[in-house]
Amino acid sequence: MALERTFAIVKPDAVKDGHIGEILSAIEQGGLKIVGLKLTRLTADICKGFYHEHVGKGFYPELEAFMTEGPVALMVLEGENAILRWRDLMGATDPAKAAEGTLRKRFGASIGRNATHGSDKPESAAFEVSYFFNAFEQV
Ligand code: IDP
Repeated sequence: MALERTFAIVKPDAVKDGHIGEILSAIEQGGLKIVGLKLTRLTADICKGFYHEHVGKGFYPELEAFMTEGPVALMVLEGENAILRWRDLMGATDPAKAAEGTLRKRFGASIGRNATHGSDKPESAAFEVSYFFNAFEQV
């Protein structure tokens, strides 16, 4: 399979708890390459654009409040089958259902506050990478 790129976020809970380093380490040890990286804060408008598929759902206000509460680390990851491999490293959306050793199991507290984000399919990855990173910000 050809190299694939995916988009990742260390969410505000994991940044606040001091887990950026461990998460970057898990990415590299998992064989994925970090080809884009920045720290920022999401505004409500940026969050709405990013999570446009979820705007209007019951949990969206909680999701927006969470994602805008503090700094986030944004990344572009590269590797063979990177989208699925990053989802596997993260584990299930709900940390209670995530496999032992996965990042959401290790660092997530609830289905809402679940430490990391990863694109779920190629179309989302293409949209999400380009939403936050221009060509000069990816090596
Ligand atoms: P994913 O992040 O595993 O792809 P999605 O279903 O796309 O999961 O949901 C996006 C994000 O919205 C989740 O990671 C989580 O932070 C939040 N979320 C999803 N479902 C709920 C819920 O039922 N309550 C609160 N937050 C939720």
